[in-house]
Amino acid sequence: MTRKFFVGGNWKCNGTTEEVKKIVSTLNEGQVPPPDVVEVVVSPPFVFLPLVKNLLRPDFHVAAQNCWVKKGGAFTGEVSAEMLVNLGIPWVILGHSERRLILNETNEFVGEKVAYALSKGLKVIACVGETLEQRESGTTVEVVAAQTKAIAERVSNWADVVLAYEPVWAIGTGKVATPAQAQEVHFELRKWFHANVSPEVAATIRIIYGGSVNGANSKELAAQPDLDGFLVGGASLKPEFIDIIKSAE
Ligand code: G2H
Repeated sequence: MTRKFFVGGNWKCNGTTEEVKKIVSTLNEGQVPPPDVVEVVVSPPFVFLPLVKNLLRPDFHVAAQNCWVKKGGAFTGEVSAEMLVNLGIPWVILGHSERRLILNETNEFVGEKVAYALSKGLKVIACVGETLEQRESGTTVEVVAAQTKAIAERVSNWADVVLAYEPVWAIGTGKVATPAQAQEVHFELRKWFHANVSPEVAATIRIIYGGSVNGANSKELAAQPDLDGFLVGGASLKPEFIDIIKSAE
């Protein structure tokens, strides 16, 4: 069973128009494996989505970093799934730990967002991951299973979902999970899908890793059998993102 390698670049709340143009031109010049080997998606802040979509090479795609939980309307400051579809944005990142922890998004709320975005035709990068405290108390698998369950209870079209395992203690800290630590959780998540969703979804869903991935550690992480790609933050703003994409080969 082959799962196509997936590399997402999460630009978070970074960039000016000039910086964004510079990142896109670096990406456009990068020599990377062909689209049948690796799927590449970059996620700029909302305000830069049309610009990036227009300038970006056609073999790379764009993702929003969030969207509202249901149909738009009187929800000041929110951006709806319908708006993303209207702009031709194919992907959205949902449930990132920065939103779960700083903006208090619960497992259920994230599950509802994923279901609504899928129902409108978006593809979703859904994030799960434990805090340092949860890891140290031995509840990592329980935590990521509960986060995944809240999505699974509301979703059936898993073909349009990529699951990103991002341990919170590894995000932006420079403390990357070891390949063995990442593999262990990816394996447990796949086992969870086998038992709770279906053997087919367990075999086909792409489970990607995020948390301080860079050009130097990506190759070894990519070699893990249950790791199907990356969601990259800080390093996706730099030329080394091209090296990370190359780890697909
Ligand atoms: C995790 C990751 C991207 P970074 O948040 O989603 O960021 O690579 O900076 O740890």
